[in-house]
Amino acid sequence: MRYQHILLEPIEAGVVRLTINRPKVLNALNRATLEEIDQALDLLEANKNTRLLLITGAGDKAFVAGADIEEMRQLNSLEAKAFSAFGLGVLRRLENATFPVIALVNGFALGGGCELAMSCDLILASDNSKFGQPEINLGIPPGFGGSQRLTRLVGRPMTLELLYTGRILGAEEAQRFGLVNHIFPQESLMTKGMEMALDIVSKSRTSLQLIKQLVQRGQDLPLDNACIMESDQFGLSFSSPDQTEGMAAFLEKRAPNFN
Ligand code: CO8
Repeated sequence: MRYQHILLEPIEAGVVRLTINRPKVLNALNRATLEEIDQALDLLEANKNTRLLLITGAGDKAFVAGADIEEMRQLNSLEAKAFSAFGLGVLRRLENATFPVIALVNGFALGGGCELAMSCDLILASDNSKFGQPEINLGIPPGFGGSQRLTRLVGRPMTLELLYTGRILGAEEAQRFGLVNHIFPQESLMTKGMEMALDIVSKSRTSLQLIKQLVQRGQDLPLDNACIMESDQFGLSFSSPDQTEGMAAFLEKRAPNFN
């Protein structure tokens, strides 16, 4: 598959890196880029060897500086709604992916870029990264889920402050608010991301899938229903070879060997 706006590279052990590759416009998301991400997800989901996806931006300045303002400014209302719906669908696919997804935020993650990062399971950030939803300054509200995902991640008062003011957070502040898992020097972000990716893919694949489903789907369910879902998944895991191997390995005092 040939892409114009992204790079899709298998790294090792089923870890794949997707790079948004429009550095001249700070990796802004136009429709074509979102379509390529969508196509890449088709490919990754169809490939049984996909174990984990890393998402980052090309260059050392930006992860993604938002949706492409030049392209967006020309949209009418219905087209803007359609663009928003398409973007929301692509980001939702990351949350529902059958493999873990890690954002390596290597600079600006603004507007659609912050929304893209928030759709990933974990956010590892470089020390020069910046997060925010500055749409208010363009006379629009967020359109790729920012008003909803930010509320779930950092709570309502901080979300409203960030959306009302468009204030940009540095990496440390973003971490304090619970948006960022870890901060690394820019030059070691990729290595650290890969270290974490390899650690995760060494674990039970079945359990990773069950955990992702439980956390992503459970958070929007009433607690009782979410706990029933956990119970069901827990029970289901007892028919997996990984449960047999994991428990045997513990009792035999050796490292588990998950397939
Ligand atoms: N879209 C298009 N082009 C962009 C974008 C963008 N989001 N961000 C930067 N660029 C371009 C600049 O226009 C510039 O191009 P050129 O060299 O041709 O002039 C180039 O990238 C470099 O940018 P700057 O010169 O501005 O670099 P600075 O270091 O001075 O500033 C900033 C960096 C602070 C990141 C600045 O570029 C900026 O503020 N960018 C816009 C950030 C923003 O507002 N993002 C939110 C966009 S709206 C959005 O994401 C909504 C998502 C939901 C959409 C729903 C569909 C309807």
